[in-house]
Amino acid sequence: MRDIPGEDPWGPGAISTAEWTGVSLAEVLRTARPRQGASHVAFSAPDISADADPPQPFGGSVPLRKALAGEVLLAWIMNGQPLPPVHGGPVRVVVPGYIGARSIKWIEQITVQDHPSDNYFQATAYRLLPADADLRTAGPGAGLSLSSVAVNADILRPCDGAALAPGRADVTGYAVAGDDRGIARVDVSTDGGQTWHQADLGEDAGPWAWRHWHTVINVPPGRTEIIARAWDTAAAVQPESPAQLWNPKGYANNSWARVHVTAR
Ligand SMILES: Nc1nc2c(c(=O)[nH]1)N[C@H]1C(S)=C(S)[C@@H](COP(=O)(O)O)O[C@H]1N2
Ligand SMILES: [Mo]
Repeated sequence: MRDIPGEDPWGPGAISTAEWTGVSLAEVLRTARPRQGASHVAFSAPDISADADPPQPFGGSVPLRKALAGEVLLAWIMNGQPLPPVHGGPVRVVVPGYIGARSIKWIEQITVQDHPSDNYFQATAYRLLPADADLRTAGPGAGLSLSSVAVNADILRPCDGAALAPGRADVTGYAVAGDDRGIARVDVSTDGGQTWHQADLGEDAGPWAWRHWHTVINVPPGRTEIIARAWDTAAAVQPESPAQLWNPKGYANNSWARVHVTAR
């Protein structure tokens, strides 16, 4: 594994949870009354991206089924405050359970249509290519369009590389389930995954919010690797290593969370 030239080295950091207020897109669509044969809802925004080929405004789409599910919002309040411009104010789409790219900010137009958006960020970027695909020649429509995300978890404390005193140490993290599922269990291991014990799960705020977890481990003197993995309510579990899901763009890497600590 290595960083991809020209791309942000996200690591496990590209996630957040917020409380959103807006109108359900389903209500808006029911008022608009989609025609027979409609199958996708496309969104467009005014910001032109130079990363796109050719340069074009940001856009994307979700299946009509998802758009009618009720949880997809046109939102203008985030955590009880007017939505700030950086997060898409005055109005953005929020598509819970899907990759962030489908939650179009500064929404300008909504189109109900019989095909997915042909916007660069739907048709070409954010697609999961097979390991042997050539990024230079893979055209629009290659591979899988990323939509709902898989079960994932990370360790929030201790930090990777932390120096601890030997003995008991608190370990905390978050877990987020795939699709509309819940987190069923979080396992923690300090012996490379040979044995596991279950963390205590925090408040369940619903299917699309992360769930915090906590446990206490014993840290011996020297170096210890702390591993965590989550299971969702469909018994899906995170894969052991990124090698098992390698793809040219490094997407959807939900392999076990690992941090290394040293106790002396
Ligand atoms: N108009 C517009 N919407 C957008 C984007 C963008 O570049 N332009 N980026 C998308 C991506 S890739 C993500 S991950 C989220 C980020 O939302 P945030 O800035 O609120 O964290 O916005 C999405 N919506
Ligand atoms: Mo993103």
